[in-house]
Amino acid sequence: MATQSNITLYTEGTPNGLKISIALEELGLSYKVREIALTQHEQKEPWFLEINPNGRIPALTDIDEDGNELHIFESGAILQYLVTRYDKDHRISYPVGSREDWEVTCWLMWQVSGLGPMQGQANHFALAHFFPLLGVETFPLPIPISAAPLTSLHVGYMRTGFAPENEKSNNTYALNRYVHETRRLYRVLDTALAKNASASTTSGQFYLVGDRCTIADIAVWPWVAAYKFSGLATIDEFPFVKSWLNKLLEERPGFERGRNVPKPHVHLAMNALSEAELDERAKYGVKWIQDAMARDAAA
Ligand SMILES: N[C@@H](CCC(=O)N[C@@H](CS)C(=O)NCC(=O)O)C(=O)O
Repeated sequence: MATQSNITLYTEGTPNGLKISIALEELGLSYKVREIALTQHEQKEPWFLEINPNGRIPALTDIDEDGNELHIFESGAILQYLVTRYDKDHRISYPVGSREDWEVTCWLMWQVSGLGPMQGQANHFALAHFFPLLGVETFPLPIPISAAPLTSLHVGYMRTGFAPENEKSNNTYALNRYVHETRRLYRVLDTALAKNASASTTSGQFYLVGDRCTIADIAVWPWVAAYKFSGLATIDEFPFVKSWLNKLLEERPGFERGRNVPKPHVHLAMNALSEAELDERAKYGVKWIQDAMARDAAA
């Protein structure tokens, strides 16, 4: 049975949002979910900015011991808040100050400052998110891979991403920068997981730190699950990442439940779509992104 809490999670089905619902499920906490309509820019409304001044999901509210409402934002801070307050028996954490605890912090920071932003930018230039609520805008045919110094092993083929028509020629450099950096980060992850695989548990599962799944694994998992959004056509060249990704889902009901909050998870299934199908879906995000960029520039 779930442990009662006063938590409300403000979220959407994006990698940063899924980190928190997976952690809440792994901790067995009850919580309310408030879905934020990103495509309607609800995250920029004054009431939400009171909770997260940065105007992005995820954010979380809770009540402290003195009855005051807490506002926690930034996915890394939320994960640390959850384990500090609710993981006294270290189900997804290690004792504060231990060697393993610092290792978890290192990987958490690696994810929030490296993997997330780099993969996010690779996504921006390589492929749009799946936003089924917006109307379809005109969208050009993808440029063939031969137009860019990227290989088909790493990248499906050149995509035009969210850029406006007259700025698309800038995309080759940006794609090179962010997709290759994303791929480098996956290699770092694969090497770390390979080391831990040699000390794996009897089930054969291995984690980023030590003998248990922690907020480090939880922070990284939803981003890896969305690898194709970031221009990586496959993760076959990273066998430990691939095995870790699949086994966490197979073995931990918290991942299965958490990835489906606030709506069914789409990213893993989308990894199996053809390039043409992905391009078709990419159309939906273009207007949303360009509107948001224009508004931020004018502010
Ligand atoms: N550093 C932030 C990033 C949050 C973030 O970028 N959230 C995205 C969804 S994954 C968002 O809210 N985008 C809406 C927008 O940019 O307006 C975190 O880790 O929480």
